[in-house]
Amino acid sequence: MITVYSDSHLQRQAKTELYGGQLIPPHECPERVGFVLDQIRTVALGEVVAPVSFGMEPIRRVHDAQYLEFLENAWKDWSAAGYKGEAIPTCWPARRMVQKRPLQIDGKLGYYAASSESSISEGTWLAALGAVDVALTAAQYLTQGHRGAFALCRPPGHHAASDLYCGYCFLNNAAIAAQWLRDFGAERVAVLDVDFHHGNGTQDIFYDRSDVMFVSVHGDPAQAFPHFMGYADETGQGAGEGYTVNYPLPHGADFGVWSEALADGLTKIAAFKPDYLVVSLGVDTFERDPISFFKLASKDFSAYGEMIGRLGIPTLFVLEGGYAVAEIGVNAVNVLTAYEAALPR
Ligand code: SP5
Ligand code: ZN
Repeated sequence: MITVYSDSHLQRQAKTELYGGQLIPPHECPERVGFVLDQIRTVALGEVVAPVSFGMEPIRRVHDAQYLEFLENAWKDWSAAGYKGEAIPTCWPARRMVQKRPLQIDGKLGYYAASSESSISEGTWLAALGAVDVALTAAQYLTQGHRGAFALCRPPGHHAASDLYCGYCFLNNAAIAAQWLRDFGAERVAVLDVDFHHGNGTQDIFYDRSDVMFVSVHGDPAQAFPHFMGYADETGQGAGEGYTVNYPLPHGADFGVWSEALADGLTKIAAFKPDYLVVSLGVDTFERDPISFFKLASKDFSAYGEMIGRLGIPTLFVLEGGYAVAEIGVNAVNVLTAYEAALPR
């Protein structure tokens, strides 16, 4: 399988994550991708190629113009305010408050943030743009006849909505790629989100649409981040009714429980008959992930890669979460190798 990778991600090098009341070094760190590259080489997964630039247009198809302007300028505006640390919101438009876009940077941060752990640092915008090009370049390989492609990108994307950043995510790489595939001519695209956390951004972007199906297996929001989306009764709205499918799972879910949900989701995806499948590949379902509570072992990643491969749908894998840093490579690449081996001839 071909992998698309760029070291542009190195520009996302925040010093802080607000976690448990402390500012700690971020879980979502540059070292994550190094382990994946190493494993790709160890198992000789295939070529690793650089992305090409797709410009802003595919991003504007998914994200709000004023949100993009905010993100592009957030670090500059924050620094100009004289602050010494990284940009973290401290005030939100909560229930019964006015949902009007403020002019000042602290207000804008609260307006556009759905969570506060994702400090905005110098270079965050450029790294996020680079990640989109990685995802789009990999998507383009599918349109050229490849049956699988891997976007080795960071920062991740699935928590980012049209006009919200959240959970280490700024631009929704998987959603932008899915929309680009639609615009390229695909009639139906499915997004399967296997990250431990619910893909609230992706769900929100496609919630009222029947052309992009969204299926997610994740920690129950009653117990887990992002806390305010991902319940089973969220099934889409309007024309999108029935095209969002959520499988919230409890604390300690092992591969038996998890794969049963996945199998059900894959049945729904197969019935949808998508031209392409986009997998939001978070490997924070791993048993030793430091911020999650599922119990998948490394071999289970191979088992579910095989389940996905048996569908025989051209599939774009987009890296999302995974914070047991040294094991990210083995777990992600296990999915990819098993996927390829299981593809029907
Ligand atoms: C892309 C992705 O995986 N984003 C995840 C963002 C999670 N951010 C909040 C983490 C809070 C975790 N609380 C864990 C409690 C463990 N005892
Ligand atoms: Zn996650």
